[in-house]
Order: sequence, then structure tokens, then C-alpha cells
Amino acid sequence: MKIFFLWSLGSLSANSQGDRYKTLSIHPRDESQLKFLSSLESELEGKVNFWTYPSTTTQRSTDIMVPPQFLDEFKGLLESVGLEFSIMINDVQALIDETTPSRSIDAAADFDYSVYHTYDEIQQWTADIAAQYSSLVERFQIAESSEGRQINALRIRTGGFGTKKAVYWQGGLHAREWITPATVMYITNKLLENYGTDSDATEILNTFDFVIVPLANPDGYVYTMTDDRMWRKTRSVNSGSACRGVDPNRNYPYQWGGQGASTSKCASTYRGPNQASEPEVAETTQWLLDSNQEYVSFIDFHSYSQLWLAPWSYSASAILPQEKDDHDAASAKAVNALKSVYGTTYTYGPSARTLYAASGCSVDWGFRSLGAKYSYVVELRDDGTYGFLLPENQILPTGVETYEAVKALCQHMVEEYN
Ligand code: 0X9
Ligand code: ZN
Repeated sequence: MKIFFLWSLGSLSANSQGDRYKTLSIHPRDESQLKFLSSLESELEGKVNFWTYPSTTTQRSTDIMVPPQFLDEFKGLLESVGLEFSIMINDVQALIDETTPSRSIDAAADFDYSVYHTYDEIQQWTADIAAQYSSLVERFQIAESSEGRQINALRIRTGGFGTKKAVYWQGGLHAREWITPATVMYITNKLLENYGTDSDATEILNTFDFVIVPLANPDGYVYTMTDDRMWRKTRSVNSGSACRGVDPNRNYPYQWGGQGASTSKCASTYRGPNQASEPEVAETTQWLLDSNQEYVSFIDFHSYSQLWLAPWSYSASAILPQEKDDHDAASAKAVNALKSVYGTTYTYGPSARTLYAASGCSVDWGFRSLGAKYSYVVELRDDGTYGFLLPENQILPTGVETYEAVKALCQHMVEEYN
């Protein structure tokens, strides 16, 4: 798999170290440097690939992948304003090659939670889990992508129909964040496996219904496996433009079209022509609103940066929700439980103030439109060593620690709602 199909043709003769895509980690020290970084986003559109976006705070670096032919000019640009940077990944293609599964799947074998899976395998997983736990789990199609792929969901309930409060989990909204469908499948399976034997899992499933979408943006995900490993958006056609796709996490129908969402069709944070223009967003949100359940939690799993973020996302100056203290208390329990396993540290707080403002995000919609009090966007591993190219040997550890986090959050909610 190549970073980008066309670039790979262009790089056939370019094999030396100096000719490789690199990812730089840029460390702003003051407001003016932050502003400069933000301005680069629109100015360098198509020239570089933002892995993370300029933050509200100088605490966080911005990681940008730069093609070899532009590297010197880009470094010069940073140096001209005194922006410090370090090399995060010296040879992106080499890391892609190292972290891309090359294996043949034995269809008869048990599902392997320690490797990344294709779209077809994830589809099969939803069918298999529903068959294996047929008394608890129902599989259904929650949406269809713009290229016509099924988006499947699992509905878990231990008795009664729609009588319990409900929890929603979603992974794979951003295509390149491969650890997120892997983790959603892992934690779903653990919860089901432990039901009836482990008292926490049993109490959680006896208290809440679950709706789970492991892979919310299948078109993008497939594209990361065939053409461009660093693709983020959907794959819808933008009228009048050769640039495809909308950022689904700028397309949610709450506070759509404000800060931190691009109006440019080629940008990786393109908000789309209208709110909920993407069927991946429109159909999943409509299903949830029509599902006749009261949602108390909505978690959209992303990567990377190790963050547990609550509303608001759309603005850093908006007055925080009155539920803020409860958001923080539950986040603290989640990240402490997570840390207790392998020592992995997460930061928590309101999204826009902790990271950056972004409008049309799922977390705000889940909170205000769906009404789920404990609505979070969780950025899984890592903290910027491998970024999206997280090696497969970190999939299980990520699953194990994230399971502890969601269990702690659910226990908090059991106490509140039971
Ligand atoms: O920008 C996003 O959509 C999320 N980060 S990611 O690297 N996975 O793309 C963060 C969205 C959370 N909202 C805010 N931070 N405001
Ligand atoms: Zn994301």
C-alpha cells in the first residue's frame, strides 16, 4: 500500500532517505505562532497532509506530513517565524509497509482481535457476533454509504424492548484511524463475553441497551486500504470539483458550518455543502433519533492523541454545559481506570478548550440533539509516536485499557440512573 497512488508512481526512482515523506511535529510557543500554523492549513491545502490540527493551546503540537519535494521550502517557512519542530516519522512509507497487514485470513478461524481487518471482515464480524450471541444481539443496517456500502450496527439488549436507557458507540468515522473500529469490536466482544460471569459487565448490560457501529465510514476505510493510507473523509463526489469527500466530523447537524470547518472541497476538514449532506451522517443520526430510546451516552472513537473530550466542540468561548462537572467526574473515572492497566495517560476536558474548536462534530450533536448527557469524542492511542500508523501489537493493549475506561464510565452511569 502506498501513501498515495500517484505519488508512488512519481517516487519510483526516488529511494534514498532524503526522498521520503516525513511527518514533522511542530511545537508552537505563543499565540502568533499558533495563528501562523492555523493559516497554513488553508494556504498549504493539497501540499501537505495535516495529521493533527493546530490547537487552541500551545500545549499541543501539530503533526504534518510533508512530501519530499516540498520539505525544504516547508522547513524554511517554519524557520521564518521561529517555529520549532521535530521529526515525528522519518520515513512514512517504510512505516506504512511495516504496519500494513499482509496476511491471508482463515475464514474458519476465530476472529483475530490483534490485527487490522478489511471492510468485508468487519461486516462478517457483525454477522458472526449477532449469531454467536443471538439472544442478546441483533444486527441491522443503520445506513448506506455514498458508494453504496452497508453500514452495519449491533443492538444489544438483555430483555424488554427499548425500555432501558441506551448507550451508543461508533468507530471508523475518520477513515485513517484504523485503531478505532478494532477497539470498538474488541470492547463490544468483551462486554458480551463477560455478560453473566463478570458482575460489572452483567450489571451494565442489565441496565443499558447498546447500539454499536464499528465502522461508520466504510468508503473511506476501503480507500485507505487501496489508494491512500492517509485518507480521512468520506468518498462522496463534490459537484464542480475533482476533490472527493466531506469530513463527516464536520457534517453533523448541530452548530454546523462554524469554526474549524473548511468551506473548501479539497480540504481534509471540508464541512460539506449542507449539514448532514453525507448519508453516513444523515442516516445514522436519523436512525438514532427515530429509535425510541433515551440515550445517556454517545461515544465517537477517534485517534490519535489520548484524549477524552466532552462538549463543547464548536466553540472555545461558548458557556460550558451545566453538566460540565458530571462530564469531568465521569471522564476522570474513565481515564484513571484506563491508566491503571498499562499506565497510558489521557487528558480530559471540554473539546474546544482542550484541543481546538470544530463545528459540526458528532460529540456536540450527541449531547444536544440526541440528548445523551455523557457524550464524548475519545482520541485513542498513541500520543504521537506512530500516530495513525499504530503497530498491530498495540491493538490488544488499546482494547484492554479502553474496555476498562468504558466500564468505569458505564458504572458511573449505573450509579446515576439505576
Ligand atoms: O478533528 C476532529 O474531528 C477530531 N480529531 S481527529 O484527529 N480524530 O480528527 C476531534 C474532534 C473533537 N472536537 C474538537 N476537538 N473540537
Ligand atoms: Zn478522527
